[in-house]
Amino acid sequence: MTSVRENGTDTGTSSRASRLRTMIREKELTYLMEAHDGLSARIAEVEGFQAIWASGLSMSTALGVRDSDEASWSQLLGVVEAMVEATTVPIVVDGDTGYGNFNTARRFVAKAERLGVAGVCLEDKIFPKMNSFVGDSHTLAEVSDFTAKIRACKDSQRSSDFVLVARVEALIAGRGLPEALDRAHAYHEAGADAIFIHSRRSDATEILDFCREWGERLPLVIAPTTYASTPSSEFQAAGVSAVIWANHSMRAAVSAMRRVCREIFAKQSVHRTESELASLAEVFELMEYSEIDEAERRAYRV
Ligand code: SPV
Ligand code: MG
Repeated sequence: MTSVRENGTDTGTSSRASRLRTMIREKELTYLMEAHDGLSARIAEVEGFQAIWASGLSMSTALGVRDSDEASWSQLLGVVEAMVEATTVPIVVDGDTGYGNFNTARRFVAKAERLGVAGVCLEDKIFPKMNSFVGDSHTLAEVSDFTAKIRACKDSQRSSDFVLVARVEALIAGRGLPEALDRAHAYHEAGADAIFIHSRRSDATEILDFCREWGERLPLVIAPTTYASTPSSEFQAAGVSAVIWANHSMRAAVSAMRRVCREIFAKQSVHRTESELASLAEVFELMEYSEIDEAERRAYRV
């Protein structure tokens, strides 16, 4: 992987946005791993992921707030900036509803692009949104309002490679397959580069039905959180372009931190907890501390 020195910049011959665009157009599935801070983003890349999902749920949780637009968009982009600087792979930012109307959405997208993210995903709900797995009150935006947002965002991006993903929440809101397809069609016409079709069913039936009806009109993105038992080969066969593992590093961190806090609190000692933890040597290696010495030798020939 690229060293810390080059982090935050586009390396090689192609930008992160153009790499993302290529990935979602390929026949092979692309996997986006969730991240919610610089560390989790770096770990996702080091462990082999070619692209990252900056999850609204996970970033909100890491900030100690709920995934209902409680964090401001500038707070979230502060987190995203750290993720961009800690990595070299393309990052897709969960832009929720775009924080209001076409104007706030395009300001968000423009700022995200300036920070170096490869794409933004906007969902067709009303601000303030609620996480799709919480409760049954998921009000959808008017199609005309959401297509206006898409057009405004596409007009304000600087690079033609930047990817705008339009997320269809019709299945989450219980509105059924025909409305989901109609909405996806309208978002395609408005200029979206990919469709994220979301479901919270425990099986993949409605997602696979959607894929069959949709065909190859635009790349499809999914997040198999609740229908995780479906093998990825079925998504690949159904023509899905990208799979988002949407919250798994954050949930791993929650259980690990709770376990270690509980144990240290009970024992009033950290003795013997060490063996369950990443060593400091591992942390220093992950963050490439040795690169500072190498850089100094190169710069000052010491
Ligand atoms: C997120 O990760 O914030 C998402 C995906 O939007 S989900 O939580 O599944 O709605
Ligand atoms: Mg989200």
